[in-house]
Order: sequence, then structure tokens, then C-alpha cells
Amino acid sequence: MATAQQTTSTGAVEQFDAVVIGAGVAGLYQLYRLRELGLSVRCFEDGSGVGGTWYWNRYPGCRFDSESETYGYSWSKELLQEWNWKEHYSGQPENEQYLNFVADKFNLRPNIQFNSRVKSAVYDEKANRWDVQLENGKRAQSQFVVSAAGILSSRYTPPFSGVESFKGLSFHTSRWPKEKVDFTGKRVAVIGTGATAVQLIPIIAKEVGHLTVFQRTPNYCAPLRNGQVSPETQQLWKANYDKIHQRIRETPAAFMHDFDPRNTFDVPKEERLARYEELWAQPGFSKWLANFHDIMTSREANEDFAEFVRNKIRARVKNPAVAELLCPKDHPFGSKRIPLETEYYEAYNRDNVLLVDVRNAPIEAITPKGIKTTEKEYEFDVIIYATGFDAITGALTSMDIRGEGGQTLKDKWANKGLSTYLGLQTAGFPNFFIATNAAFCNYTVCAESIVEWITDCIRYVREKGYKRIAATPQAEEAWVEHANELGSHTLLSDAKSWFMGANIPGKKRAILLYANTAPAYRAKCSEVAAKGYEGFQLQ
Ligand code: NA7
Repeated sequence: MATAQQTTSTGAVEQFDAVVIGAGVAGLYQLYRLRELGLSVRCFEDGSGVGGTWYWNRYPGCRFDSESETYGYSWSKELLQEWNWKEHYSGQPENEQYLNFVADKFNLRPNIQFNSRVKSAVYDEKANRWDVQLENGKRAQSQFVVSAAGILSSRYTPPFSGVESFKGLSFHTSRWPKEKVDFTGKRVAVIGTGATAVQLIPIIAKEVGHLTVFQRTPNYCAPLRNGQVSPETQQLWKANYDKIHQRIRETPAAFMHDFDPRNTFDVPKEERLARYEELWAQPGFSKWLANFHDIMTSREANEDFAEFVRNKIRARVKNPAVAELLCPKDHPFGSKRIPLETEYYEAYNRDNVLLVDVRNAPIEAITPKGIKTTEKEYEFDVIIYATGFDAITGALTSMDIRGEGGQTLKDKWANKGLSTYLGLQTAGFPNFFIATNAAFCNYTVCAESIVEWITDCIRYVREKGYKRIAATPQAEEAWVEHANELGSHTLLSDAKSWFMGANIPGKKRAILLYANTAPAYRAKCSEVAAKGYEGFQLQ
């Protein structure tokens, strides 16, 4: 479809049927599907290349915690046969290569504008079109906007005083320099011990002169047990992708794991421990997602496994005081994302690694020389912020998105917290879709179904001759109530995690991911579509 252009005082305002924000896993597929539908589409990407998460997070050790054979796109049989995964839990460089391979194979680049951060999107109610402005002042207009800006892309750096005064090198893990950082002989600090830090620490511990890890909350980290993919396994996957995809569409979180239907305490102690050991020996999230099904709902059942994990930590860390500091005791197992690790705990057995507890002696300030806690000042050459993300909402509220009546999304969510209908739209913002994973789910699997739902919805709107589709406030309210109710039956609210928005000071605390199974979420979305987009107003 040809692209019309209008000339305005700020230059050419390009006209599209749809704008997609972000060229990561969801954005690339969304672009492909909308283009296939015959729409004129422009994808705006902040980075200079495709990949999203796998473009920005270049820190050493960054990799999937999903099984590689489940993470790749399932929508092209050809692609599945052409791509070979090297590792069972593939690393960032290869993941970025994969998404570049996809962009080239499907000739997506002509529709992507790189180095283009979206600053604002304003809805014109009369024209039923969005006016999208980039940081560089350029503008585009479109009937539909799909945000595929990611769930963990808006980085969070705690507002320590003096951050700018530090004389050494400092960066957030999601803005890791593209060129290799030489840590030889350097005094390095890592702030944070979430999944990112847990991947990074064991690798750089071997490279640095000295490493100091500032930990506020220890996590239950479980062995990843990664390995190279043999040619035989590769062939087996290729021959069985249909079965693999069918299986992950049936499991609760779209991984190759399914909960054990038994209650923890219905299984005698000896048998239970044997089962825990069996799970521990397996790779990936099996310790979490193939555990007894009440692990996420019963505090007693959860504590039984939590203590098993603590004992695993105690057995690996030589200094008992350090081991105890690394043992989580203030939240249930799985109430925060379980970091999967390789030699993480062994890093603390090294002479050049120091663990500093900032729960009892918090960081007060960053100084020109390093980090000052309430107890003492530490000197560094490099400070690494592994301090996480303003998850789910941050990528959207960091843009100035204005819907009907000039209402901003930032204000709406500041007052109400995250409020959407199905995670796909928010009332008052017609024709604006959110293509991010709204359920607890293996990312690509769920992103694919969301992208397909949005594509079908846009097709429906156009075919029926409507100009706009908007979630009704009533449908949104009922969905938020239902999602909160579901979340309240789990142990998730017992932890200060990004799942609950609790990692960001001042952010409204509420469950940000839909705590139902992925198949149930998909079924609900399909049902809404089958009923002529029930809960949406079409005009
Ligand atoms: P996370 O899991 O949010 O971890 C951030 C870490 O930063 C965590 O240990 C925080 O401690 C720590 N943090 C944050 N603010 C501070 C201050 N002020 N002082 C000390 N420490 C602080 O982010 P990740 O990047 O590791 O992982 C995010 C997701 O990416 C992960 O779940 C996977 O899905 C992929 P806290 O726990 O809040 O006490």
C-alpha cells in the first residue's frame, strides 16, 4: 500500500495505517503480520538494530531461561528448519543474531526506522488517528498504534545522590557497552542480585581484580544446567517442532514443564525429598514449574521446598556467614522470578569477591570514588547497576501517550495502577494496542498469540468498516477486579517484586501479570473475539 505524505511546518508527516513501537520479539512479528494484512506499517525502534531485550542486554552471561527450542518463533516452519540453536539456553549474542536473521529473511528492515525513540502519541478524536512524535521531532500519523515496547525495557536506576559525580565507569546492565569491557585488575561493584546480576556475577568474577556485590534481598537461585545442543538433538527438535509447540500451548506457563498434580504434604517426606532432588537435577525452571502444584498457593508447602533450596545454598558456599546472607528468608520461593544460575554461589567462594549486605546498611550515596553505605565508603573503578526495570507499565508511561479528552496514560495509571482490558487495550485510548505478554508465560509463545489476536482484531475493524475500537471502562474494571482476585490466591503478593510493581518506589502495588494459566488467558481472548469483541466499543 502506498504511503501518502502531508507537509506540515515540522516537515513531512508520514501517513500509515499502523505504527508499531519496538522491534523486539513481539514488534517484529507484529510488523510482519500487519504488513501481510496489507496495511502500510512503520515500526519505530529506539536502538540501532533489531532485538529489543536481546539488543539492549549485552552483559556477559545474558541468556534465555526458556528452553531454546521453545523460545524461537513457531509461525514459520521454514524458519524453524533453517535456524540451529547452539545451546539449550541460548545466549544474548546468538539471540540477537536470530532476530537479525528473522528481520532479513522476512525483509522487515524497510519498514523499520532505527534510532527513533517515540516521545509521544496523541489521539485525534475527530480523525480517529494517532499522531506519533519521535524524540528527534519527526512525526507520523496512523489509524492504529501497537506498542511492542516490552515488559522489561524501561530500566530502573535507584535515585542515589551523587550518581553523576562518580569518576569511574558506570552503567546499567541493560545499557552495557557494545565494545568489550576490560575488567582486568579493576575494582568493580555490582548493585543488585536479581536474575541479571546472577547471570553476570560468576562470569565477571573471573575477570575483575576485585568484585563487591551489594545485596539487599537474596534470591532463590536454581541451577540452569545449560549445555551445547548436539546435532542429533537439533534434528530431533526439527522433526518434532509440531509436538513441541502443541505441548507448550497446553502447559500453564508455556514451558516444557507442568505442575505435579499432587499436594506437597500428600507425598511422604522421603518420597518428597527424592522428588525435590530429581527436580533439582533437571535443567531450567522444572524446580519451579514442575513442582507440586500447591507450591504457589500454600505457604507451608512453599516453605518445605524453600528450606530445601536454602540447604543447597548452604552446601555450596564455604563461609557459613556468607551462605546465610545468601539464603532468602523474607519471601516465598517463586514469589519473585527464580534466577537460573551457573556457578553463582561458587563465585562467593573466591578470594576476590565480597558480598555486602545493604539491607541493614543501605547505600546512602554514590561518591566520586565509589559507593557509600551507612557503614562505610567503598572505592571502585567500575559500578554496574543491575537494579532492574520499571516493568510492564514503564515502557508505556515513559512516553507521553494521550487518549480521549487529552487524558495521559501516565496519569491514568498513576491513579489507578495498571488497568487494561485483557492486557491488550486500556479504556480511553482507542485503536491503541499493547502487544506485550500479559500472562505468566514463556515470552515468545504468548507474544505470538497476542500479536495474532491484535492482527485479527484490526482485520475485523477494517473489514466491518469501523473506524475505531476501544475497550469499555466497564469491561476494563471487571478485568482488573478479576485479575486482582486471581493474584490474591497466590503467594506473589508476599514479595517485593517487579511482578507486583513493588520494586519501584511510589509505584502502585498491584499484580502486573495475569496469574491464570496461558491456555486460560488465550481461551478468554478468543472468546471475546468470537463474541464480536465483547467488552470493546466499535464505531
Ligand atoms: P530485578 O529482579 O528487579 O533485580 C533488581 C535488583 O536490584 C534486586 O536485587 C534489587 O534488590 C536491587 N536493587 C534495586 N534498588 C536497590 C537499591 N536502592 N539498593 C540496593 N539494591 C537495589 O531485575 P533484574 O534485571 O535482575 O531481572 C529482571 C528480570 O529480567 C528477571 O526477573 C527476568 O525475568 C529477566 P531488592 O530485591 O529490590 O531488594
